[in-house]
Amino acid sequence: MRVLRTLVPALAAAALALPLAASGAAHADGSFVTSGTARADGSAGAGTAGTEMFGNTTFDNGRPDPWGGNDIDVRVENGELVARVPTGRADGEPGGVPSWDRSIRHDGLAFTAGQQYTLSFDARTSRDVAAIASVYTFQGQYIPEWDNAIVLTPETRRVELTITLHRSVSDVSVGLQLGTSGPAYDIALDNFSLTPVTEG
Ligand SMILES: [Ca+2]
Repeated sequence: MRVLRTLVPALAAAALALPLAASGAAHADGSFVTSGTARADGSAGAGTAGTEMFGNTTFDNGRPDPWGGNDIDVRVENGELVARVPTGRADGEPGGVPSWDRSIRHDGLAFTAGQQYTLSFDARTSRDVAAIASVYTFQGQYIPEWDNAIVLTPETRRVELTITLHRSVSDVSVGLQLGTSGPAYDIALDNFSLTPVTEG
């Protein structure tokens, strides 16, 4: 009986506390409401897109910034971020071309260790291109925090990648490393998105 007496109040307290705690959490940070009920398609997926981290996603204002190029001249045409990627090394020397010699990037981003992020964009190139998407810094040398090989083609493709870093970083860049020793090519990018994945 002693066990029963202590167990019953404990269960009753837990039953009462659970909805109160859940309700309190939902109101405290708002995340329960946004991730649980606000999805436009009405689904209740495990992951829900969070706040957009890129400052310019569609280029519909006709401007490339805050996107920029590293030894590539970027511009906006017809609502897309476009560039001509030259062949060869940026320093004009012969030899192998590191992919990070030519980049299109967005600076000034911060990532939290262990947090998943979804990076996505539409891309096409005037020929098949092996490139690298990465989170990185460039201060005299290229230092990737995360990278992923991608293949770009003349047919527009939606690229979607999941980023998870092992350490928190701030003031880093997200970019496409596009250097080539093959023929020069054109690239067109649109509908960039970088969002933290929140648990639904
Ligand atoms: Ca656009």
